[in-house]
Amino acid sequence: MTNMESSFASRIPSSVHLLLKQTFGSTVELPETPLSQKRLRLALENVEGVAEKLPGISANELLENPFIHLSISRLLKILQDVFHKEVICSEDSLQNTNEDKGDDLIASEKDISVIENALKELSYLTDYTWEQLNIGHWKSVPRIWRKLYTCLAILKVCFLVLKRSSNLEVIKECDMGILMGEPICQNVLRKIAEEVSSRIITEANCNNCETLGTSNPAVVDYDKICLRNKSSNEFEVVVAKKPSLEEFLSFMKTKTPVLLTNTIDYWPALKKWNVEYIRKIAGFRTVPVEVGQKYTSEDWTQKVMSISEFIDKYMQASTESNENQCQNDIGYIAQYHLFTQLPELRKDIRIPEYCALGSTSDHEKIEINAWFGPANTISPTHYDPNHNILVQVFGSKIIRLFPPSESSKLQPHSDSSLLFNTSQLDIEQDDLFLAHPEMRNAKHCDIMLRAGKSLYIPPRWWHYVKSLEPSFSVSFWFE
Ligand SMILES: O=C(O)CCC(=O)C(=O)O
Repeated sequence: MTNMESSFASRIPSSVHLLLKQTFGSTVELPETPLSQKRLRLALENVEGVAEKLPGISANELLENPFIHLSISRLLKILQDVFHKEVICSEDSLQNTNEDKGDDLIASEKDISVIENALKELSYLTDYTWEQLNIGHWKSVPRIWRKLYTCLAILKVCFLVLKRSSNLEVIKECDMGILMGEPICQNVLRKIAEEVSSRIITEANCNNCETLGTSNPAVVDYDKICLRNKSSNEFEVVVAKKPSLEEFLSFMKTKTPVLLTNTIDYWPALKKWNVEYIRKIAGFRTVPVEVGQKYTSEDWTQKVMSISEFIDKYMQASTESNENQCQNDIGYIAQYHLFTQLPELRKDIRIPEYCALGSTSDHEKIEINAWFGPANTISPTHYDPNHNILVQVFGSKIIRLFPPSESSKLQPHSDSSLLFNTSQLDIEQDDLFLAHPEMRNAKHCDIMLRAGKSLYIPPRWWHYVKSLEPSFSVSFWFE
């Protein structure tokens, strides 16, 4: 076992404390750290009651399901076995030892097989719940399944802790519960993940990680790159060097896209981030990855994997736009709220002050998304309803913008489709361009978005976005 993988329980008793307290309810009087074995066992006695109390578990729609019913009963039976056994053990240990042993937090060897059993039962239930989460569109999945998924993740984390599992195993389970579930029990999984993550980073000796991220060598000859199929109606984008709030407000009012320079020079991310830095800080975190050339492709799909796996598998792709490159080779962490999961990266970026000019100054309402991927990721021509400041941290992208007035020329999918805000046309496909004469005079502008620059995209402006090299962008959507 490496240092990084050594026991979770012995090093973060405060997380165990938090977990037990929030999962098992306030009826259990838990001491401040370190927890005693006796008190930990007392806390565990409440598992059965908690399983009933946790949101979702007792809902009829779940209990009427024979598989769930059986599985939960089996699980509770196992927990009860633990409980009975623990009572005897606790009494024994009370007689044999005087009091708390400080860091004696974890189950004894003889309990491990019981814990293994519980974990096995939990994984049957998790697999079944996973299938339910993947039937149909994500938004139409009843929330109850998501809550159940998180409940199971919390229970799994408890057992992993008792089993002395590694930090890496624990954080993976936390991430799965965070990604697929609901923030129940005061978002306890996120809190645990934060603490475990900072332990992992410290142990990996990332104090000098900052020096990792100093160079992002440009690998593209920007002067030679352009998008295909320019129309006869091209215009130049407005460029503004750190405009004042008043100037920016007038861009917003007139719905004018603007290439902003010198507005994020003070972001630590600009100096620190590159692919290897992201790996060091976040490689062990689990995230959703879009796989396929673009979200309109037939074989496009989403997979869940660690950021390290993503980097190994997808970030090494060629920067040449290679016709033969297999579409499935493209992976993209796209439109993902990475920064709520990873406060370690969030502290390196700042919300642009222009976002305060929107209809709400409430920072909570600003949607911050990460876009991290190799060369040649494509976001097909689409529009969004809100103002957007798209910031390029490293790498570069080329973007074609069309004003809302050109919508009909871009032939959006039908209103009833999930893709209603996306064009049916691929602007870089030559035969389509030729077949649609209306596109040949669609008004547009092309923009090279390089590291350190940002693009203001007004609401409902169509945009097609292609990366030219390994790239990290952050978008800020605001009303
Ligand atoms: O960077 C990209 O691939 C797309 C960005 C985008 O569509 C957005 O920020 O709305």
